[in-house]
Amino acid sequence: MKIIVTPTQPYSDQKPGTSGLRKKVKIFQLAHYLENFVQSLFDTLIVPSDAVLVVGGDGRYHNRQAIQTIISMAAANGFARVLIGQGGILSTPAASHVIRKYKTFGGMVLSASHNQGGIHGDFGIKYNIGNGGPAPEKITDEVFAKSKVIAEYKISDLPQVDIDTIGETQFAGLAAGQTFTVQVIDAVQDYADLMQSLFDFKAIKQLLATGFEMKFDAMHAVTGPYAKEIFVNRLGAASESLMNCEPSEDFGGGHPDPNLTYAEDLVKIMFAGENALDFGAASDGDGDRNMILGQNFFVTPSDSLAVLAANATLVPAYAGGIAGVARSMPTSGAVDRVAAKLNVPSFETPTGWKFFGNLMDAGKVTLCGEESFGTSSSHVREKDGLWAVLFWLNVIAVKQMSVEAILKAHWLEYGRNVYSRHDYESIPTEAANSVIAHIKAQFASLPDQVFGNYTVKLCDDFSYHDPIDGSVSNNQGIRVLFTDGSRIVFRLSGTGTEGATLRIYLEAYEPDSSKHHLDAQVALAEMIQIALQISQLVEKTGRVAPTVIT
Ligand code: VG1
Ligand code: CO
Repeated sequence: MKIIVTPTQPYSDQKPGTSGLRKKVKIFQLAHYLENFVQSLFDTLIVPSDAVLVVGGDGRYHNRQAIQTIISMAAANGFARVLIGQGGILSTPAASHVIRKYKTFGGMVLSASHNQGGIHGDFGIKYNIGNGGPAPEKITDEVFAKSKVIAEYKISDLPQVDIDTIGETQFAGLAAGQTFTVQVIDAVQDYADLMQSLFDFKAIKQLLATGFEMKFDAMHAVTGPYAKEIFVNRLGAASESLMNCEPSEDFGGGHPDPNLTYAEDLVKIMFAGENALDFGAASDGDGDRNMILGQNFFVTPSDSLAVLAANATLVPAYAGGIAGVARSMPTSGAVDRVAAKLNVPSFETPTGWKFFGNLMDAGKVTLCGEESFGTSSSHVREKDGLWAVLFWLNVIAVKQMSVEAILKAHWLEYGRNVYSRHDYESIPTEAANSVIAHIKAQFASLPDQVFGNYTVKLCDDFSYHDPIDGSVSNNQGIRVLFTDGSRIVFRLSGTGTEGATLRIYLEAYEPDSSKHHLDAQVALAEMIQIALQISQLVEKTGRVAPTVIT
């Protein structure tokens, strides 16, 4: 094998966001764009001579070409072996598991997650370190710095590699006597085995065999093959229990984001009155998100995390109890109440899964979650969509209660953290920045101000001090906290690729069970008005309604 050192010009926009580098496909197709980023990454890492790299993606458009480039560059940059999911497929949690199981050096996940795919859609690349989790900011900051001054990259003269046939292909390595190996592995099996080791498959199988009707929607994305193996082959579910389980490069033209807006086909089935099924769930492009629905009932992700924490001991893997919990700052405090009752610690981190890794590695937390439909545990170092679905099924199988009944009982015990997120997508960046600046300008004057029933206690821009490695992450979202514990959080998205997306997170605690049945939008109506008043969002953006409400 020969190394080809190729001269290149830097791009100025390769700053990884909340979860890797995400851009329009046509940006990734610019000359040397992917190569520049990959080389900047390899130059940041110290790659030992026996290093193994895991590579896989969610199967979206450009996945296959990108994988060939990465294989060729990994060979030229001294990796000894690359592990590829068959067909270039690995869901994000499966990639995390493969990195951990085979103790590899790290891995690359090619995905833009819940963003649209296809030739006009988005592509993305994310690096995960040896613990299986997303690279911390220390690494991504350095990659960005290197990408701004890169002058050349190293690629090899390897031919196109067959990534569809399970097995190994060996090539002559960089030095005499060395080899470079491309190993194609079954994308599903290791992950399915892991799930089977965590949950009571016997109990879930019995639940599904006794008239309990479910529907899982893979949204034409990566979880399709995983769902077939787990639900149909291993748990005996009817094949009608699955929908949109054939992955496609553009996710069937849809938006692979499991929420009430984009998973509308599933939502129709689950809100069909008397005809609604018992349980519905969906996952996103790369399989790390989950939405849980009961019969005519939506489970807010923040509540889902709290319910899983409260019922963890019903699941074999967590029967001994949980060490602690962590949630991202905008996620509701529902799980904190469970942690307090269980007498385990709860941590509040910035948005993005990379902040949970240190806590899990240190054994401080077992369960983690985000309001953005992400839940998982220390079984991997990513959020895990199918894991959450199986956890719910396991809990239902043991409790023999409906999803709604489980939630109502939970609220009765803990009170309800009424919660909603309003997203304003693709607004001009300047308008979004002016909204944020306008709120920040009121930091001094807001405290003690009274808005109807609410009085502002304090407001700040959230900073996180990592208790494990001492690192500090500033500017992680604006919090307006009220004296009764309610909050409004304003944040700009770090995953969008068009203009800016402004997220408003609203939370109010309701201890009174006679009000628990209220729709969140109704219960939060006053908070929503306060958020608009403080932010002057309508005036500054011209938007009169959110794009997505969850
Ligand atoms: C969003 C979510 C965040 C999540 C991230 C990646 O980020 O809010 O909670 O971790 O997406 O999820 P942002 O910066 O757009 O708010 V995934 O499933 O897209 O990898
Ligand atoms: Co995702």
